[in-house]
Amino acid sequence: LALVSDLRSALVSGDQLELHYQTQHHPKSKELVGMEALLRWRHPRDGMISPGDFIPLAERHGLMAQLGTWVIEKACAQQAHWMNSGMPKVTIWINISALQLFQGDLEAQLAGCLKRFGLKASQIGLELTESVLLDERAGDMSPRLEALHTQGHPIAIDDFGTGYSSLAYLKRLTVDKVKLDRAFIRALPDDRADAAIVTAVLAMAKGMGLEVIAEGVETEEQRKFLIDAGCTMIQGFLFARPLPPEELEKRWLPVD
Ligand code: G
Ligand code: G
Ligand code: MN
Ligand code: NA
Repeated sequence: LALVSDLRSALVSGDQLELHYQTQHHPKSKELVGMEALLRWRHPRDGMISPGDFIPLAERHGLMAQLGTWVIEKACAQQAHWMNSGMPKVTIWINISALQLFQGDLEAQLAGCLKRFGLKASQIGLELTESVLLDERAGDMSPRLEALHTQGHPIAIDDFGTGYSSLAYLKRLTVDKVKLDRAFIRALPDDRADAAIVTAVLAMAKGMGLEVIAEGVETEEQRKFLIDAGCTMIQGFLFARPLPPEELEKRWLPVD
């Protein structure tokens, strides 16, 4: 496949890959509370290719470890840069795939990266999907998660509510935050079932001492619903699309 060999060379040169960042906000004060790093591939001929398309390709062809390493390095470098600039100091969250969790030595890799860039583990959060944590190839991921958490990384369950969604594992796993999937946000506030699910997840999370971030917030009505429901973090096009670092600096670096 031509695209696989293109991805291999993109990983070698590094200059077609980019990390964009989507900001996360307090729904009422709009204060910046975090950022999610999202991988982009600017293919020289085909233009922007979505990670939803090339990450599965990387996984199938044994390139995921290398791609994951690139993301960790890039996000740490960016965080170190922003910590030394006037940017608001918030955690950068990176997406971790199943293969990274069970193949490589993720703990050591992250620790090495933090050390090199002079970062604390609390400054790099890890997002894992439900399917990653319950991947049958991987077996029980909870000890790995525990180790990453003990190291100081905040841990979030991504796409919460869409996958295997067993509430039992939430109790068993060391998790700080759930990211309520945008499928539940889209039809708010009119859809009664979604409204009930969102309200229930927020109540459950509160009872368990977990934070909740709502994803895919696109409208004022959704924001208002979430404020009333007691949600304290939102992410979505209403505030910002994923943006390249320069664009974020334009918005968030004080002018003088
Ligand atoms: O940004 P976009 O909606 O195109 O992302 C599509 C999917 O790719 C999302 O599920 C997102 O979590 C995933 N993704 C984006 N960046 C990364 C990354 O750096 N690593 C992994 N493993 N997944 C990513
Ligand atoms: O699976 P994950 O949650 O990591 O996917 C994040 C992706 O969701 C990003 O690639 C981003 O482009 C997309 N996204 C972020 N905010 C919104 C939104 O408000 N609406 C929609 N439709 N997609 C969004
Ligand atoms: Mn994510
Ligand atoms: Na998600």
